[in-house]
Amino acid sequence: MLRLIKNLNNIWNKFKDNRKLFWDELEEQMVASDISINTTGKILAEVKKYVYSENINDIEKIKILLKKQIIEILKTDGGGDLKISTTPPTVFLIVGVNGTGKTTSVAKLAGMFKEKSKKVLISAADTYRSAAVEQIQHYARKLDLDIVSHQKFSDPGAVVYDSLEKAMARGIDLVIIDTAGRMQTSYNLMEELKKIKKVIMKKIGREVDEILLVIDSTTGQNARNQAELFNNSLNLTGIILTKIDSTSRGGIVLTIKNDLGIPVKLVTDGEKLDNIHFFDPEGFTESIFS
Ligand SMILES: Nc1nc2c(ncn2[C@@H]2O[C@H](COP(=O)(O)OP(=O)(O)OP(=O)(O)O)[C@@H](O)[C@H]2O)c(=O)[nH]1
Ligand SMILES: [Mg+2]
Repeated sequence: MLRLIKNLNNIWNKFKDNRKLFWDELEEQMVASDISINTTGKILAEVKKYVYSENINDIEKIKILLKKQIIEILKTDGGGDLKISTTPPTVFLIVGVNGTGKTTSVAKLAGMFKEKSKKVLISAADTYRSAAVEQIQHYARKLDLDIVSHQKFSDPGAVVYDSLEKAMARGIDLVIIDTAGRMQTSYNLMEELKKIKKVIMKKIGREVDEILLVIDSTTGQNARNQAELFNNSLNLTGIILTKIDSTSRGGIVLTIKNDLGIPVKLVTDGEKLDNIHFFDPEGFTESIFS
């Protein structure tokens, strides 16, 4: 489970007679949970303002203030929504650096929408790595879903074009596109993804419905740089935060929302196909001190 602040009561009991040490220790804990210095500073500045102006000397009240600031950051989150177009097919483009969990997330999302009786097509636009096509084909078979794939090293833009043609011809509701996470350089990767985005927009005549960056929650603060890089090239609509079963450092959710304005929309917590959930800001905020 994602958490932010461990043992707040212990910190309070240890340092309540020296407020500066209390705030320093709290700051350290927050940064250790992957909240950026910038976001930590913003949260604590607001909390301290109330604590000093109202002369608060009660850790339970400080907790309420911390939660209030965190909800404030997350509340415009757009949390549960994935944009579904009124003109099918809806298109989700899934991007991210290698190994973050893109392909498994594509399969999980496809499964989620299949459950809702949507007609889903998977587009295997990661043509860069040899095992990539087989991996996504395996999932498509398992889920009994349509898939469009080409040969290794073929043009990903052409895979996407064919996928959309097929989707339109067959009355598909949702096309989910898997992409490569690594190319010779990150410049090449961004150019390739921008090309894919253009192909989609030209074909559907509107913005891509969701461009979701997959971030591995065990990455640490570097995740912010990844988000910034992809966002500058593609204008992300949201984040899928993966592998939250492997870490308790949930601060990246706040960092990315506060520093870059991008909401975490989904989280994944395991390797099984149903290990995907909409991010729940209230539940997350409630769990920060556990
Ligand atoms: N524990 C855990 N493992 C996960 C989760 N999501 C993905 N994984 C694992 O992470 C590894 C990489 O997942 P992929 O989906 O292949 O990642 P990718 O981003 O497509 O990787 P590339 O195609 O190489 O860029 C696999 O072993 C997955 O099973 C998760 O939520 N929890
Ligand atoms: Mg992959």
